[in-house]
Amino acid sequence: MASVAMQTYAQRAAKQTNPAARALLETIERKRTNLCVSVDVTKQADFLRIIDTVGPYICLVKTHVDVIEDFDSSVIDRLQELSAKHDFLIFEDRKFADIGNTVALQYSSGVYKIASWSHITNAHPVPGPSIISGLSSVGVPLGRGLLLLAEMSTKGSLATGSYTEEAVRMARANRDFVIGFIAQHRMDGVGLREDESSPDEDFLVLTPGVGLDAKGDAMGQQYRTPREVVLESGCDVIIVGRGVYGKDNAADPDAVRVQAERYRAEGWKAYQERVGISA
Ligand code: 5BU
Repeated sequence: MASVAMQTYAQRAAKQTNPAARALLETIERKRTNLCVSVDVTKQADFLRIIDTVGPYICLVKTHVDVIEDFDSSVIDRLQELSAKHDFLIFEDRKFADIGNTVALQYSSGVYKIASWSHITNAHPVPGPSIISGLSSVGVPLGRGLLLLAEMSTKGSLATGSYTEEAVRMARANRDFVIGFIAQHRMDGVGLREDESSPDEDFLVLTPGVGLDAKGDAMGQQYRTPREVVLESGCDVIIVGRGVYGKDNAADPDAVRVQAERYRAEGWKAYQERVGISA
């Protein structure tokens, strides 16, 4: 069998046992898009309008639900309607980072009840494996998936070297719930000790810090192109925020649509080149 990076999304979907991982790969294949749009805006009307506009071009929408100022539970109902209408999954970028008991409460309860609507969420590995036990006690019965933050896109990130390797080891020990990583590169075989043989593993790699027109922002963000991310670094999903909807939250839907189509096309072309499918 070819290395995971050379396999198609459909081939990889068939082997996934976690329901969220399988659904994401199947959606990518069905819609021919590896684009995830990150919708970081503060008004629910802007949030829902942008998602309705980009919906046809994405496999996944990424949220930071706690930045919505006028949040109420109807936002989640509308988000779920849009997810059904446009056939995409939902990823709340919550970046859990506490002890198991606390993260289980933060994931299941509070104002947002993230586990009840978000197919995928993520966690910092910094507390060690107990963060996975806490989150999986809530997420596994619901068929959810977890991504560990193995690397970050920001200048000076501390998530490098042995920290990244430990994150991959933690994921390997929790394959029922950990479906992959937020990272800047493929993680296949990372962190294996000399006496360990290379396992048959397929972790998804979702990658933020993607932009076609800028190299970064004024607050440490660093951008690479879809081609660098998908073809050169072997990542599976490109996560794009301001590159799609700009700095102006009220951006004209036509302009947002054009950018979403552009990123979708770039991401898909890079994937086709990676697996050797001619366009
Ligand atoms: P941007 O507008 O494309 O820069 O938004 C990127 C999004 O991805 C934003 O929601 C961040 O919180 C998120 N992100 C990131 O940019 N870099 C990282 O390493 C991680 C998340 Br983890």
